[in-house]
Amino acid sequence: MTELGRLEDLPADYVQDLRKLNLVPLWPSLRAVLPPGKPRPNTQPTCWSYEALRPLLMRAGELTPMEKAERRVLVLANPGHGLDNMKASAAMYLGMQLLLPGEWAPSHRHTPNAVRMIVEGEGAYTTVDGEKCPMSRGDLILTPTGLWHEHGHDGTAPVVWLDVLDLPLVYYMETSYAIEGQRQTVQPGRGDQVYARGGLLPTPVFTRSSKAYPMLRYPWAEARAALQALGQDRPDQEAVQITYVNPETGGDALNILGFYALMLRPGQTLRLPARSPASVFHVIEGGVAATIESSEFTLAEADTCCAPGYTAVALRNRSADQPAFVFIADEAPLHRKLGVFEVRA
Ligand code: 1HN
Repeated sequence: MTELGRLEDLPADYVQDLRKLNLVPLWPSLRAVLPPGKPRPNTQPTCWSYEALRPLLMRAGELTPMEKAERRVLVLANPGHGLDNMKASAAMYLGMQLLLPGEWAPSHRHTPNAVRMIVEGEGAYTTVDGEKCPMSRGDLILTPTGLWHEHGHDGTAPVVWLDVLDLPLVYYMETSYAIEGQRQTVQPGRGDQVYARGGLLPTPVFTRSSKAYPMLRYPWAEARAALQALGQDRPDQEAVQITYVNPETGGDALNILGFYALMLRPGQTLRLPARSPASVFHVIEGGVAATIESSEFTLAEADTCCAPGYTAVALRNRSADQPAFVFIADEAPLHRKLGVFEVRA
């Protein structure tokens, strides 16, 4: 590839004249914005140990009352993007949120889409668009763009969940904002129950469901049972994985990020091909060894790691006799919509 002219090769007064007119030459930066063959991601393979972060999150509970936090979160920041930029990858934000018994995180709505993966504790709930969604370990709860949401806690022990948002992308587009609201009135109706059985859709005869996001809560008990059934039914199939979908359309649960659950059979090593989207792996049950480029992470329950795009990932179940369950988030829906999605063999 031909080496292109550098900025230093140009007369300084010429560059100054350009800049005064808000002009810059392309060629000194062309190779940086279009690197040969493959992007150069800032996203670094990074792992966050739950055991290590939990005491610091509990400390935040002592240091900062809810009124001073609104959302009490420690952001899982990727050092490759700069710790202050709230990015796990180019399009994904991750945070661990703590809600203590009796606390309430006030209602708001915003343009970024969010999901919660419940990590620890019982008795908390989030109300999304008037639907009260109980939170239990492993449940996935959607907070799609524009829907009101607030969190409450009637239990007796701390509740922690992993937030996954497309905030970096929505912020980059200069479209990120929030509106504060009043406590929601809980409406009857639970999508998690109405859509609990695969292949059977509620069929209103006189009205149509007008909800763009008909199912907000995906209970872990159902996802786990689906993975076990799939594993038993397809013993020859290597990847035992399910996708969280919109049950009315069959499409991705949200528009920008994709969400999946994976079961690793006892002792299994699963080699995932290099794909353009970055991915996040969170262990719901069991122990997993993750190899991402030259990084080897030993993940225990509730640990989280991320992998840049265009990178092969190997996941190994560390147990020889128990399955391991992993929650995955990625940028695939975004890449597909933009036409940049790739799998590299
Ligand atoms: C947010 O609204 C929540 O509602 C959590 O729990 C984390 C991070 C950035 C922006 C908005 C929540 C968030 C957030």
